Amino acid sequence: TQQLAAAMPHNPTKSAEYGEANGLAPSAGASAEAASRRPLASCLSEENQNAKTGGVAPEGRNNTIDSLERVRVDSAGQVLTTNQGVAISDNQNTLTAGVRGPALLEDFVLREKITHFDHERIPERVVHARGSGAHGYFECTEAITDITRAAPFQKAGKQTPVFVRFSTVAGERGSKDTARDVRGFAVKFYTDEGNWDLVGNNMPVFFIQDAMKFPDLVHAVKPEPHHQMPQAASAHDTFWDFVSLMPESTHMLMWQMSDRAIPRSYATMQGFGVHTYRFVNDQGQAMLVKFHWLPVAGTHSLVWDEAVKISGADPDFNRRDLWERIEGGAYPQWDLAVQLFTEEQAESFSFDVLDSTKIVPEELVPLRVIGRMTLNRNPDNFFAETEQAAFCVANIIPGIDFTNDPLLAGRIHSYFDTQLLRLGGPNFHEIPINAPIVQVHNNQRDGFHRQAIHRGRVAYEPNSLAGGCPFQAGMQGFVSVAARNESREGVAKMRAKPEKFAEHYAQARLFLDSQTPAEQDHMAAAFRFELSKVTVPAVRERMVASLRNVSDEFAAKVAQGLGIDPLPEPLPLAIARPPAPEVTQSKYLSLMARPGDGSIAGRKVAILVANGVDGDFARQLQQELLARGAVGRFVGTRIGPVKAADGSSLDADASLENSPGFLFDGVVLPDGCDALQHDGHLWETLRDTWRHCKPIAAVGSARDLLGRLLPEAGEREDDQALVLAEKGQGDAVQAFMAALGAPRDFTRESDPPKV
Ligand code: HDE
Repeated sequence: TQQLAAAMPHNPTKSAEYGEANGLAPSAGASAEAASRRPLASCLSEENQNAKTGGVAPEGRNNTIDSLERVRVDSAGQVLTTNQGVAISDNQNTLTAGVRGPALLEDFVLREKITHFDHERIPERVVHARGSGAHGYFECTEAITDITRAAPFQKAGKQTPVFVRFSTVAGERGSKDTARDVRGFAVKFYTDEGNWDLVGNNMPVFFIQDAMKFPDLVHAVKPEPHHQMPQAASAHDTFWDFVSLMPESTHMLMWQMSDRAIPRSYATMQGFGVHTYRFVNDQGQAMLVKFHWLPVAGTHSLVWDEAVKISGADPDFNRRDLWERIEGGAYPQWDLAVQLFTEEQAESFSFDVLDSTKIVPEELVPLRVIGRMTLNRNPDNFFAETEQAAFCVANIIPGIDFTNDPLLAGRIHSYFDTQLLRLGGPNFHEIPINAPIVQVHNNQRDGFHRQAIHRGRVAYEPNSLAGGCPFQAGMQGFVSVAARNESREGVAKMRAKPEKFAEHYAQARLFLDSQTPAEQDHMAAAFRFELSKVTVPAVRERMVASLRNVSDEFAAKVAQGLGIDPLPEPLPLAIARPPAPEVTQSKYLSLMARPGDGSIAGRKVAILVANGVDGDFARQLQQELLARGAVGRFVGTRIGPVKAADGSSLDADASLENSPGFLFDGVVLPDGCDALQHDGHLWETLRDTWRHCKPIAAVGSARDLLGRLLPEAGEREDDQALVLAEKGQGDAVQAFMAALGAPRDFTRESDPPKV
C-alpha cells in the first residue's frame, strides 16, 4: 500500500472535476478508458459470466438461480438447530423447574424462538401492498445499439434475468386479488451493467401529473381513516371527492373503470412504463421512449359480477393463476415494445409527453418490439423474494435516462426512501433478491444488517493508499444525458406547469370512443356502481359534471343510473381553447384489439361428472386440454370417485361447492351427467358461466339438462361460446377450445341481468 501511495501522490481524476481539459491524465488502472463500450472488468459480461455466476444460464432457465443459490436453505434430512446452529433436543416443551414448576429464564431455545416470532412482520408497502412475484428472463429479439447502449438490448438472443412483481394498489397485503384497481407491473432486470427497474402499471396513464399530489391521492383511495373501510375498493366518498376535484384524473378514471381494472390473469394484461424515458446511445444521443409490455396470451379481463364473486371464493385468484401457470409450464410471456420519438416530434404533439396523464397514441408513434420476457420460475419463499423485493424507479443503467416528468421526479426519490423504513435500513440492496448480479464496489460502509465484509483501511475517495480504487468509470459508467432543459421559461425556480398540462379531457374521450359498445357499457356500469356507493350527493353530481366534458351521452348514461336528472352543468375547463387532438379514435385502446394468439394455455375448465357420465369423453377432454397447456378438472357434487357409464371410475378432485363455476373459464357437461340436475350449485354454475359470457359445452343427454336449467341458452342463435353436440361428435371439443381462447362475446349480456 505504501508503494502505491508513493506512486500515486495525487488524485488522478481530480482535475477533470474542474474541467481542466489538459489536467493530469489518470495513471493506468486509476480510471477506466473513456468512451469504450467494453464492460468494466469488475462487471458481469458475456465474457466473464462463467467466472462470476458459475455459468451462462441454459435456455429457459434464468441465472438469478445461481446468485441466489448460496442463500437457499433446504432442511431435508437435517437436524433442528437454534440460530446459532446448536442442535435442539426438544421442540415441544419449555424448560421448567420441575414438571409443574415455573418456566426458566435460561431457556434460550424458547426465548430465541418466541423473540424471532415476535419480530416476523415488516411494514407492508404503503401502496401496492398486495402482490405476487416470479422469476424469468428477458430475451432481446432486435438489437438497438444505434438507439441505446443499455445492456439488455445490445444483441439479439441475449438473455437478461428478471424478477417481476404484479400487484393491486389500494388493498392491504392480505386483500383480494380481483378488486377493481390498477395493477402494478414492476420488472427488475439484473443486467450486466447493474439493476434496472422498470416499475410500471397495467394502465399507461396516471391519476395525477405531479408527485406533490400523490399522498393526497393515496389518502383518498385507501380505507377511510375513521373506520378503515372499505378495503381494496375505490367505491367510497373520499376517493371520488378527490378525483372529481382533480380533472386531470379523468383520463385515468376511464381506464380504471374499464375492464382493464379486473384482469383475468396477470399473464393477460398489458404493462406500461407510463412516463416518457430516454434511450441514450454510445455517442450520448438521446431518443424519447415509452415502454409497453404486450401479453402473448392477449388481453383478457373478467366481468364485474365475476370479479365480485371470485373475491369471495378465491381471494388469491390472480396469485394462484400466476403460480399454477408457471408450475404447469404455461409460462407467461410478454413482448417488450417501445415507442421511439424525438424531442422535435414531441414538441409538435397537442399534449405534453412529460404529462403522465397522457398517452402517445400508437397512430402517432407505432410500437416496435425489441424483446420478449418469459416468467418461468416461482419464488422459493414468498417473504424472502417477493416481499423483500425493493423496486426503485431510480435504478436505471447506462443507456437509459429520465425526463423532467414531475411525477417521475417524485418517484425517483420515493422508492428508495420507502425501503429504508420497510426493509429496515440502508443495506437492503444486499438482500439476495435485490442484489445485482454484477459486483458492487464503493465506499459506503456499515449500517444495519451489513453483509459485505469490506477489506482494507480505505473507505474514501480520493485515496492513494488503495491505489485510487475503486475508481470512477468515466464515460463507461452512467453519464446523465446532457438533456436540454424542457422548461421554455429557462431555469428560474417556480411551482408551475407547462400549458398543455391544462388540457384534461381529450384523451379521456379518445379512450372512451375507442372502446367497443360492450366495453363502454361496462365502463358506464362501473361508474354507476362506484358512485352509487358514494353517500354525498354533491360528490356524485360533481363527477357527472366532469364526465360531461368527456361525453354528454356517457355522462347521461351514468347519471341515469344514479337518478341524477337533469344533468348538472359541465365543470369549467382549465383551458379556454384546448388544442385539437391528432387522434380521436385508436384501434389499439380496446381490449379486443389484442386478443392474443388464441392459445388456451393457463385456462381452466370444469368438466362436470356424476355417476353415469361418459367417462371416455371426460378423460379425453382432460388430456386434450392438458396437451394445450390448459387444465380440466373433474367437478362433482362432492370430491371423490364417481362411476362412469362404462363402469370405470373417475376421480372428482373438485366439487361444485369448493370450486364454484365462476372460477373456471368454461364449463363442459358431458353426456350422462344428468344426476347433477338436482344440485342447485350446478344451476348457479351454469347461470354464472352464461352471464359472464364464458363457453359452455353440452354433449348428448346433457343438452336437455342444460335446456332445463338455462332456458336462455335455447333462445340464442349463433352463440359461438355455446357448443351443443351429439355424443361422439368430435369437432364439438375443437369448437369449445376455440371459444375458450377467443375474447368473450358480450352480446349475451343485459343490464340488469335478465331473469
Ligand atoms: Fe408507485 N410507489 N408511486 N407508482 N408503485 C410504490 O414503493 C410512488 C406510481 C408502482 O411491486 C412504493 O416499494 C409515488 C406510478 C408499482 O414492489 C412507493 C408516486 C406508477 C409499485 C411509491 C407513484 C407506480 C409501486 C410503495 C407518484 C406506474 C409496486 C412501496 C409520484 C408507473 C412495486 C414501494 C413493487 C410502489 C411511490 C406513482 C407503480 C411509496 C411517490 C405513476 C408497480 O415508493
